[in-house]
Parts: sequence; C-alpha cells; structure tokens
Amino acid sequence: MKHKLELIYFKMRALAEAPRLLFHYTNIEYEDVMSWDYYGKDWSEVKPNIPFKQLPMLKVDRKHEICQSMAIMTFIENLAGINITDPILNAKANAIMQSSQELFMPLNPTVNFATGDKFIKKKHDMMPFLMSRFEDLEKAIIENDKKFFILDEPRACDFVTFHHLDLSKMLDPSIIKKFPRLEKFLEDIMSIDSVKSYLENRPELIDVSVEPKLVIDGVTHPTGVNKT
Ligand SMILES: N[C@@H](CCC(=O)N[C@@H](CS)C(=O)NCC(=O)O)C(=O)O
Repeated sequence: MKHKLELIYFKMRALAEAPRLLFHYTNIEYEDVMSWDYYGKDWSEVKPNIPFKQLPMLKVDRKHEICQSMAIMTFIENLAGINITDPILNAKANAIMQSSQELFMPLNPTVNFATGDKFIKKKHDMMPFLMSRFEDLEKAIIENDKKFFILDEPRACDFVTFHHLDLSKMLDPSIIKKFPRLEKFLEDIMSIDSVKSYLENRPELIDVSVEPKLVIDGVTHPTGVNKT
C-alpha cells in the first residue's frame, strides 16, 4: 500500500537528514515540508500540539503523526521491507544507531548554529567525546567485517551514522581523517547512485561557524525554526 508521506522539519542539516537519505536509498516517495508551510503558523504556536513538541515528524496519510527521528528510521525500514529480522543483528544495528545518534548533541546544534568564540569552545569541549565515539564506531565496523556496519547493504543504522560523521567534517574536517575505515564507509554510502544524487542536490550548508545558512532552491536562508 502506498502512503502519503510528509516529513516536516526546519531549516537545518540535522535530524531529518538520515530519514531523507533512507527515503532516497529505498526509493520511497515522500515530501519535505517546512513546519511553517505545513501549518501556516510560527513554530511557537505549533510546538505545543506536536506529540513530543519537537521535529522532525513524519505525517502518514495526513493522519498519523510519527515523531522521534529513530522511530521514523525504523518505520521507513519496515515500509521498504529491509528491516533486519535476525534478533541479534537487529539488536546490534540498534546499538550502532543509538551510539551514533548520541553524537547529535552537541555536534548538530554547534555546526548549524554556533558562531565565533562559542563555536570554538563548543568544538574544543566536544572533541574528547567525538574522538572516543568515532574510535568505537571504527572498531565496530572493522570487527563486523562487512561493507557497512551490519550487512553488505546499508540499513537505517548506517544512514544515521553517515549523517553524524558527514556533519563532523563541517566542525573539523581533520577528525574523520584519523579513522580510515570510517572514511571508507562514508565513500561507500556516497557512491550509492540514489544517495549520491540526493547529496549533490540537497540544500547546501554554508558559512558554518560564521553565520550558518542553508541554500534552498538557490535562495540563502539563515538556519532556524522560523520562516524567512
Ligand atoms: N529525540 C528527538 C529530538 C528532536 C529535536 O531535538 N528536534 C529539534 C530540532 S533538531 C527541535 O525540534 N527543536 C525545536 C524545539 O525544541 O523547539 C528526535 O530524534 O527526533
């Protein structure tokens, strides 16, 4: 059964990115909609009525509201019929997904919003955690000995991991270079045709650490939760 799928979010490169990548990988049609376009109101008015008061949210058939980006990822996997059925591998995949998702804070807000000295301090403060988590991820992918984290084809956990590792390049491009197996993993994801075409055409995030902006359909917008 084909569903109407609307992914509601803001102007930032953060938690909607893994769902977008997985939608493209699985060739499932969906629509990206900004919160203000969907609701016709400011976020401050919309927020109290969203199930967990945050976005992204996937609206299914104009009826079901799925919040929490990891729940959205699991839903897309199920919809595409690529969910990992072996309980042990499924649990291992979830462990990778959660461990990567923990990189969200403070990596994503820092890259999307922090400027000047605040950017420098946040980057400095998060570095031990990033290095330690990247080390764990590098070890996991080497030990599993597959092309991606669990299988020879990517799954939800791989796209979540891809997003955070890829975003780290905008915090400091030298971090990922210390982890050759993770760099190879990024290359493998980027070389999948449907993913490559999404990455080449997605809004560009520019002026990180100075005055972050997203270039959407050729128009430059400051990152944030408000219409511009
Ligand atoms: N655990 C949630 C976190 C969602 C979240 O932090 N959303 C942020 C944007 S990335 C948000 O809605 N910010 C606006 C607000 O909190 O009012 C998820 O994974 O979806």
